[in-house]
Amino acid sequence: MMVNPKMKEYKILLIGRFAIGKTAIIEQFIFQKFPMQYGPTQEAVSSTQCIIDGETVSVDILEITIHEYARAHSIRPEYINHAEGLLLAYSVASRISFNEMQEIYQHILQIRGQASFPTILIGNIFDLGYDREVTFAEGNSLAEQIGCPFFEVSARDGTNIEKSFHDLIHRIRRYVKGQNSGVTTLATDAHKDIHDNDDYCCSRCITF
Ligand SMILES: Nc1nc2c(ncn2[C@@H]2O[C@H](COP(=O)(O)OP(=O)(O)OP(=O)(O)O)[C@@H](O)[C@H]2O)c(=O)[nH]1
Ligand SMILES: [Mg+2]
Repeated sequence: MMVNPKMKEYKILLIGRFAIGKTAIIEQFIFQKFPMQYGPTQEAVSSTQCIIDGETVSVDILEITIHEYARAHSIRPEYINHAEGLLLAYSVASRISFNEMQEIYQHILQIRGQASFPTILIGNIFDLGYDREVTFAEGNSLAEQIGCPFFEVSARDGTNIEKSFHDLIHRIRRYVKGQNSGVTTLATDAHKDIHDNDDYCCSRCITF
């Protein structure tokens, strides 16, 4: 893919347990298609372009799989440090994949030496309602603890896939803008997402 050198580029880490639909999420975002065949991924980078606030931007997505035998501490620090935003993904049909989210997030903060990082929590396989092991309320409550937005998504039918990526890019932009101005804005309150496109935030938001 030809990339205009002036085009803004965003580096996203998509991370979660094996077989929770990470590749399918990426393919749905890039091609609006659900892959017919399952093939395990160890590490893979995909690139695409999308339009954010009327501007075409380039997006690199690195998929990282957490295996039983290789937990969060096995993620290569250079991947963590290279990323600008994080999609923490579990399957609503897998309790174990949900339980790992907090450990993964804390590990990433520790490696980066930061108190927060632009993140979206997503619960995939939302379309398989009958097999659900994790409730919406549990996902929401974890997102509140982390201080990030939460969406239930379906890589099969596309529900909330584009929204998750776009919200993350908005979050990265806001974070970078805060860093450049010497003010880091931590969106600890969920309402801040309504300000995604704003240059300023309201008095309810906490700035550091
Ligand atoms: N019903 C349903 N099935 C899904 C969805 N997303 C993925 N799957 C299925 O889940 C299986 C795993 O999907 P992948 O996208 O390969 O999962 P992954 O997390 O990339 O797997 P690894 O690369 O091995 O870690 C496949 O059989 C997919 O068809 C979804 O949203 N709904
Ligand atoms: Mg995969």
